[in-house]
Amino acid sequence: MPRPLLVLNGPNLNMLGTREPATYGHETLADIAELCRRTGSAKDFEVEFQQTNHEGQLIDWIHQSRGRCAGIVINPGAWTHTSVAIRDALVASELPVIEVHLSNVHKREEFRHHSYVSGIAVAVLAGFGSNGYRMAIEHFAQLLEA
Ligand code: DHK
Repeated sequence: MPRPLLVLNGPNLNMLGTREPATYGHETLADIAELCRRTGSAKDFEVEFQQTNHEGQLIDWIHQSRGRCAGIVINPGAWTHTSVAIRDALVASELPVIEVHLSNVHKREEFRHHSYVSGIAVAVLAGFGSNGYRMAIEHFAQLLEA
């Protein structure tokens, strides 16, 4: 039985492909979803890939994953830098969390350097583009084997 693994995406990530391609690349969110599903199924995960522009929706999905999913891969988008509520929901899920950013947030504006999520994450990947999602899923497979 494949283990459910939640892959969450925050605001504006539905615009990938056309949104600031020099920063976020040319791949669409559908391309990344496909990459995550393919990577997940090779590691016996059933990837649940979601994106929303509504913070409460993201929090509901996190709550619903508790006791059900093996872990959470999350690109919180701009909520990375603003949302105590998402951090609290992730802690309440009691699941391991890996934070992913397509861009290297540390090379960008100062306000992107702080993350409310990093302090509760197992690992943080930034600047690897969509490869970051692939690496996060593969790392979960290793973690759960250990
Ligand atoms: C995506 C966003 O939408 C930004 O708000 C973050 C992140 C960075 C990314 O690199 O994937 O600051």
